[in-house]
Amino acid sequence: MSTLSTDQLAQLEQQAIELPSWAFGNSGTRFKVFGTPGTPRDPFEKIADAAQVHKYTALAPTVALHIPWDKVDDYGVLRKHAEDLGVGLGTINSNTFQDDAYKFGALTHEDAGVRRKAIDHHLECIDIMHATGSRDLKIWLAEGSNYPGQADMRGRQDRLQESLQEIYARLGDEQRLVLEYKFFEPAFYHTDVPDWGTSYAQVAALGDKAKVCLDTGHHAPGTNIEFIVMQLLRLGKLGSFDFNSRFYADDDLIVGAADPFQLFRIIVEVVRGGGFNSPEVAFMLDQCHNIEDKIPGQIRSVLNVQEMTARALVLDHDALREAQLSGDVLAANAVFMDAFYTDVRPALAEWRESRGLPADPMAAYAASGYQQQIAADRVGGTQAGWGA
Ligand code: LRH
Ligand code: MN
Ligand code: MN
Repeated sequence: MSTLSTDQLAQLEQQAIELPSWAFGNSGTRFKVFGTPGTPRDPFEKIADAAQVHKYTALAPTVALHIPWDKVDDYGVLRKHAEDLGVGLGTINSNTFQDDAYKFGALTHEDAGVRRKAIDHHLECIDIMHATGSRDLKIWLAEGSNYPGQADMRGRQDRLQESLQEIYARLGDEQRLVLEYKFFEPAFYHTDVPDWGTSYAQVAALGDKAKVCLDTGHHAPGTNIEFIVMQLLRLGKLGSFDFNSRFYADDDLIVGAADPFQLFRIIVEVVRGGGFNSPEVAFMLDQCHNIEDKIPGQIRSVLNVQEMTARALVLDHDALREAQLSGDVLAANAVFMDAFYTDVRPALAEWRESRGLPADPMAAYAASGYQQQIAADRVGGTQAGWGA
């Protein structure tokens, strides 16, 4: 008998994980960016690479864009290109962290002229969303200060809300705004949207179309992220995930690589809170492959999410509830751990084959020759955006 029931497989079949276009570009640290042969030279090639991930896994039907990293003359043409390759364009990410004007802030800046420029950038992103057919505008702000006394933190919160209101007012009926938080970096003393509470307070004041984006790498070490997931789902404000993993700070490593158990615990809460396969909660990756090949790095990532989701789905909720109600601490924990330790990989491989997909997508991609082909064809690939 398979480890996974027909119902669990039917739920897994619906799973969709959005890929970040920037995962296909070269990235690195402030010390060195290592180039990879075959790196895409433009957004069209990034999307072609993302389509490979979907081709071998059927898990990644959309690609998120970052503006201006993925700026093109005609977004309709880019959309058609994606659709011809079997994928769609997803979330549009704004970028107010690479312009000299934003040294002391963008949406929070003291100067109305700088705020205007930053707001206009977001309005342009919404125009792009109409052309790409995207639903979500994702805003991550690099704003904050480095030294106590440097900035008026209170005034910055007020200006942030005003700026966001103007952006929010421009959203179409079907569009949403998701506000991502991050506890530090690039600012080292205070950050204007450092935690879920601040993001929640800001989006709650905007309205129903504004939600929180939770990037798993954006918390202090030891934070109970699954608790935050539970709370945001409870409040109806979890809009999306940026999945990645980390050992120290915002490492942007392959999701499920550093702490698979944490990924399991997060997905258990997503399932518990009704956020799995819900249109309300977008599963996205936000990763960089600094030293490994990017396409197989993304294939590995979506497979890790799928595998942990399968383990979360096999959790015996009735047995867990019974143990919880009877105060049996060890039995409850045993039920939880049993699900985590269930090896779903053979069942997933078999199921993939039954759907005409390769049992081992990593091996199938490696054997396809695509990596060698792009290495030969593409000369002078670009960086993900940092330093570009
Ligand atoms: C910030 C962040 C945010 C950006 C991305 C490139 O650390 O997580 O989501 O858009 O990295
Ligand atoms: Mn992110
Ligand atoms: Mn990040």
